[in-house]
Amino acid sequence: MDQHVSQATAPANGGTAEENRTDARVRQASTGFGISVEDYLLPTRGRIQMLGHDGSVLPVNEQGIAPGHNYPVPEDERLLRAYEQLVLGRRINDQNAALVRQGRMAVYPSSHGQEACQVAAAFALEKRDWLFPTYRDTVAVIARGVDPNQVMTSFRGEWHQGYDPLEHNTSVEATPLTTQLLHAVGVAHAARLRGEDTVVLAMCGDGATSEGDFHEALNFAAVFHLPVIFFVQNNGYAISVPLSAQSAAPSLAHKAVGYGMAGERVDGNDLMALLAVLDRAVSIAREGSGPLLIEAETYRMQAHTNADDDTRYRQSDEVAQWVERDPVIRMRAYLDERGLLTEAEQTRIAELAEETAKDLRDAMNADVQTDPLELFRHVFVEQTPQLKEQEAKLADELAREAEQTEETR
Ligand SMILES: Cc1ncc(C[n+]2csc(CCOP(=O)(O)OP(=O)(O)O)c2C)c(N)n1
Ligand SMILES: [Mg+2]
Repeated sequence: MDQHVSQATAPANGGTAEENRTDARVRQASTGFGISVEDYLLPTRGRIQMLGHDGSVLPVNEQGIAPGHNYPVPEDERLLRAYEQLVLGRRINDQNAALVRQGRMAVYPSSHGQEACQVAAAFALEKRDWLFPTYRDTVAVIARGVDPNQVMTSFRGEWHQGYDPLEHNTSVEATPLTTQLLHAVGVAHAARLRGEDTVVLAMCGDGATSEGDFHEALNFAAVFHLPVIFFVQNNGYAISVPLSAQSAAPSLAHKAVGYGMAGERVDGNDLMALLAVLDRAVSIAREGSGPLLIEAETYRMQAHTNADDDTRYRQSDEVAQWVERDPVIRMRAYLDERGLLTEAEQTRIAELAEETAKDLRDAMNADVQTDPLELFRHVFVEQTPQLKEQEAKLADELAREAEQTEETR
């Protein structure tokens, strides 16, 4: 463990006003590096990138890494497993977009182009940790082990999320922006009170960093030193609002310093760098020196959802520039170069992706059997008299409808 994550010490009393304003553990860590508190908390200049666009590993002095920080290249076996999830994630994104166009799903916010962030978020965590995703993080939820068909339940218009958050320590995909950050902080606080070493990774977008709940979550987490990683996928847009109209901060990672937490920027299309940066963040948080804010710079390659026409607010040449930075192609180039991706392995992964897409098509093409009476369940532990009355009315109506259908047969 490097000095950066050295054990927390109790806040000092009796120091100068300036010293007391800065948390003792932050001061201790910055002194260890021989740098100022601000330099310690501020993100590195530029962003951390390990893989070049051609898939080659950049020389360490060109990776944008701050002095004293160490980001080892993740092991081959892990990179291969992560690559498999990247390919799967891309196929799932594109299959779902097609299913929406065919009217088989109500909506699907695609993470096409952001798959490296999705996979890294899931891979950085242990099973016992918690993930708090948003509506755009379906691929992360699947990489965490949730059945793809179950994850799609709410996107086809059913009232529930389709999976049990407790089974995979993965919360529901939050649609109200940044509510999940507060829930994540609460779970981290509870884990800490219980003496568990759980780490919580909470995802949000660039636009979400303007929400009031974002501030409250970060402030609370920092004051209580909670083991939370706020993982911001900056994909350039909040629906039609570009980042330049969203925030005047030098970068979203810079927002961390105001809360007294460290921020870091990373190339969000570089799976290797994402894994390295998130691994380090998880170990810092687990050790008790969190929280942290990680900004991944990426790009939303498709429209916000099927309800959006992105040609009305951005030029196609802007999108085209990001095709060259595709995270799947970049990782494949690296694995190819290292001789890790045999033809047999490529075929196996491609077949697995096709199988998953077929399962999704089959599941979404089957008509949903809904029970309208489910509307009344899971709302109150003790049903209110009004709801009881309404439920009985609906049950009666349904029974009469069923009788009529039977008679006309
Ligand atoms: C509290 C709240 N306000 C507004 C919305 C409407 N809304 C849905 S997505 C979105 C944009 C979010 O952009 P960003 O955080 O960058 O995430 P992205 O969709 O790019 O992943 C908005 C404003 C919402 N869902 N919740
Ligand atoms: Mg966005």
